[in-house]
Amino acid sequence: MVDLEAAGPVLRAQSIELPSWAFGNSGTRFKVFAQPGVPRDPFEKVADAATVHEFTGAAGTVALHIPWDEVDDYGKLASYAVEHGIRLGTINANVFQDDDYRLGSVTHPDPRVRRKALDHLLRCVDVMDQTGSRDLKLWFADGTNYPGQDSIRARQDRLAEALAAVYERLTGDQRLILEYKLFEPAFYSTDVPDWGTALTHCVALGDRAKVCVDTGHHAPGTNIEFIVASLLRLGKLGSFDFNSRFYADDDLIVGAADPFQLFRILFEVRCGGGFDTDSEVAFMLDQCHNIEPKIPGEIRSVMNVQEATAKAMAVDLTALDEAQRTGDVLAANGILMDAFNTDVRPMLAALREELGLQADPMAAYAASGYGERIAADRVGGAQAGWGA
Ligand code: LRH
Ligand code: MN
Ligand code: MN
Repeated sequence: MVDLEAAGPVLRAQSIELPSWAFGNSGTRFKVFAQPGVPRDPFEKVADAATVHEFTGAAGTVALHIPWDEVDDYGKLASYAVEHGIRLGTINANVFQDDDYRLGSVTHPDPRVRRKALDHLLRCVDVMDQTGSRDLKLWFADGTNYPGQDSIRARQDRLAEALAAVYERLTGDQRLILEYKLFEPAFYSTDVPDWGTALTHCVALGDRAKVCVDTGHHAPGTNIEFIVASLLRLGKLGSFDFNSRFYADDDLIVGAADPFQLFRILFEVRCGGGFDTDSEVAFMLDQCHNIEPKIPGEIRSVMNVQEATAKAMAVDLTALDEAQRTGDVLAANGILMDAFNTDVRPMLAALREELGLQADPMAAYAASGYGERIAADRVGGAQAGWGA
C-alpha cells in the first residue's frame, strides 16, 4: 500500500505560477485561432489567472511578460492582483519581438542593439521593484542560422557582459533566472542552448543567478530529471517552465504528453529538497492553449502538476534506499512504479474539500458561468503569446 501521508503538507503549500500569456490568443505561425472572451489587457489576464486560483487554490501568482504586459502603473496592477486574491510573480523580459533583434539582442553584433536590449532588461528590474517580484527570467532568441554568420565565441562574451550588468542591478532577494532552449528561432547555433551554458553563466554571476528548466526545450529523449537532479545538487535550479512536448517546443498542457516524465522530474525535485519549506525553486507553467479553452486548460495543468507531485511524494524512500543499497534493481524500480501507478485523485479531491474548495475544479469552473460571462463582456481580445 502506497502511503500518501507525506504528500499532504507539500500539496497544501504548493503554488504553481501561471503565465499571463496563456490566457490570450495564441497559435502557430500558420494560424492563430481567436477565442471568445480572451483578455483585452493585462488586468483581464490577471483576473483570469485569479479565477484559476479560485478553483484550484494552488496558483497564487501570475507571471508577466514585458512588453506584452506593459501598463502605465505596475503598482496598480499589483494591487489589482491582490484584490483578486493573487500576486504578480516572475517578470519575463521580451527582447525578441522588435525588428532590431533580427541578428540577436544582447549578443547582436551591433553595440547599439545590444544597448537597447540591455536597457530593456534593466527596465524589467525597475518593473520588479514596482511589482515586488523576486525573479527576472531571461530567455534569449539569440543565435545564428548559418555557419560563419557570426562568431560563436564573441557572442558568448557579449552575453556574459549583458548578464553581468543586469545581475549588478538586482537588489535584495531578487534573482536572475536564465532559461536555455536547444533551438528556435535560431536553427544553426543558439547562444544559450543547454543547461551547461546556462549554468556556466550563472556560476560566473553569483548566488542569485539560477537556471530555469523549461521542459519543452530539450532534444527528444533527453533525461530531464538528470538535469534537475544535477542543478539541485549544485543549488542552481531556479525555476521550471512546465509544459508538454511531442516534437519541439510545443507548449502543450503539462503532463499531457508524458505524465511519467513529469513524475520522474518531480521525484528528483523531492529528492533534491525542492519541496522543502525553505526551497527557492519556483514552479511555473509556460504554455499556450491554441485550440482548447484557456482557463480550464490552465486548471487542468495545475491539477496535473498536483497529481504528479502527490505521486512523487508517495514514493517510499526508506524502501527505495534499502533496495538501492542491496542492488535490488527490480524492487527499486517497482517502488517507483507503485507510486506512479497510484490513483491520487481521491486524495487530492479530499484535500481540496478540506481547504474549502470544490473537489473537482474543472466541473466547478464549468458550473460557475465565468467563461460565458467573459465571452459576453469582452469583445476584441488582444493576441497574447507569440506575435503579441
Ligand atoms: C521560449 C519561452 C520563453 C519565453 C516564452 C514565451 O520558447 O519558453 O520562456 O519567455 O517561451
Ligand atoms: Mn519557457
Ligand atoms: Mn518555450
